[in-house]
Amino acid sequence: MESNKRGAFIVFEGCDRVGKSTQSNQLFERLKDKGVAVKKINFPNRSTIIGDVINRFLKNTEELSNEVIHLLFSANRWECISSIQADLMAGTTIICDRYAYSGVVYSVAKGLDFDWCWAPDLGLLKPDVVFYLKANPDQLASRDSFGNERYEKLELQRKVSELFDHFNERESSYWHQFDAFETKQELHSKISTITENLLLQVAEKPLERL
Ligand code: DGP
Ligand code: NA
Ligand code: NA
Repeated sequence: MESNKRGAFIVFEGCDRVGKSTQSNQLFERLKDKGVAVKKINFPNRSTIIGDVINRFLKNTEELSNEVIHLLFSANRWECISSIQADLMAGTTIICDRYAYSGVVYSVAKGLDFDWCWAPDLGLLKPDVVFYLKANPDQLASRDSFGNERYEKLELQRKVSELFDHFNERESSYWHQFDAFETKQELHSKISTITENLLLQVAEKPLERL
């Protein structure tokens, strides 16, 4: 039987290597174990044609201007949005690793204008909650495998971190900031509590757009 309750749209954001994948996977497993209908996705979605171009750019085998790659990252979200909406309306909760906020912060960190960067993402579905894992990039640099991809450079990560802080203030009603250096278990427990409360309320919350 189909549920008439929509799913929750949950986003994880933060700098490279803060533990977004670990926390989003743990939340996914927990909800699945509790019998919640849930899917895990991430952006960039490297499995589409646009995603393949993005992947080549990130692996440094493709050069594209800042503007072009920005619009491709946004298009990569737009090409997935109808399937996300269909899942949510069918009652499936979506856990999404990175979203439009990453889109803006990485491009602005490279020097593009904030409002120009935000514009193509206007109209995308708005998350019900954003879990922002915050860490000082200088401390993150010592974590495993920092530095393999294009953006994993300390100076850029510092700017990225400041821009995420800006979003955290601007979008404070649905953003929750966590210290990425808390233990995995502490983080998981706090994130789970907020999520479980959200799942109780989401039926009365209409889906909004950015
Ligand atoms: P990940 O697969 O989460 O490790 O992300 C790959 C890299 O791409 C990471 O350095 C962050 C960056 N990134 C993710 N989304 C966007 C976006 O929308 N725009 C830009 N410019 N960079 C992004
Ligand atoms: Na990364
Ligand atoms: Na908040």
